[in-house]
Amino acid sequence: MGIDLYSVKMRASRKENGEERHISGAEKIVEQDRLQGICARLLERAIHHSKGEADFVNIKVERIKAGDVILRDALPVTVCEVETAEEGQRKLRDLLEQSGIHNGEEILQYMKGTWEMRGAMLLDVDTMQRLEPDRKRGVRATYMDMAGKGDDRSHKNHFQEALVLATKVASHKNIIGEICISDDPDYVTGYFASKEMGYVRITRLKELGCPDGGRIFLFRGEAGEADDCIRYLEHQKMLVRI
Ligand code: WAQ
Ligand code: MG
Repeated sequence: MGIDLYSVKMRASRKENGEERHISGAEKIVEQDRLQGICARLLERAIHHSKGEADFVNIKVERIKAGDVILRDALPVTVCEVETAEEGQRKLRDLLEQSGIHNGEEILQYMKGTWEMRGAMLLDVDTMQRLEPDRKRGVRATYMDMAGKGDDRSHKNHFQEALVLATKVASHKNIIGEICISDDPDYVTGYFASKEMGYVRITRLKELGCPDGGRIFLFRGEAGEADDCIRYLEHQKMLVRI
């Protein structure tokens, strides 16, 4: 081994009434020969997005050591077909219940507060404390990608990127689940993911055209364990075999 890899992070936003509004973001880990192509495609994605046009794009490239990257198999995937967003939401509550989380209703209310965030909420499901150091931004899981040659189309593969993220997030011992609804107005499939349940796609969690969405990482553990969890989410480098 010993080959160098590069982490590429993209985020795009727009100023509206003096406030920076998040439009899109992405994380990749690539070898040098794919670096230019990936940057071009992420830039393309950043400026042409269904959430609107960006006026600020940040693409950050960092060399990382291949030896620091851990390899994981993706969570097993299942699909739950539902007809309506309400049925999807009910399914989410059932999955939370089956995961030993009995205040699902209350937790789902928190999804309403996620839509402007660049990252995810990190919620202690027992105390209902939010654990993000910056609540407006949230915690971003970064430094991950799918293993292998990757998918070099410019358009976003929602499913693959989400499966990578969910696999990394669920692998931490204090994360007992994740809820995700895309904030892309034209993407209504979301998921629940955990070590026990795997990655459960729910085919409709919101109405088409709705710009709301977000993520909640569900934490269970001692208060003192939150820092380690955040450090893992933000810094542990991981490639996921899909
Ligand atoms: N870390 C933490 N939170 C994130 C991250 C990240 N790396 N990326 C996005 N988020 C949060 C942020 O608040 C976004 O607004 C929200 O999640 C939604 O992000 O199987 O496309 O990238 O087909 O719009 C699910 C795929 C797609 C389901 C989810 O999310 C399927 C999606 P988006
Ligand atoms: Mg989005």
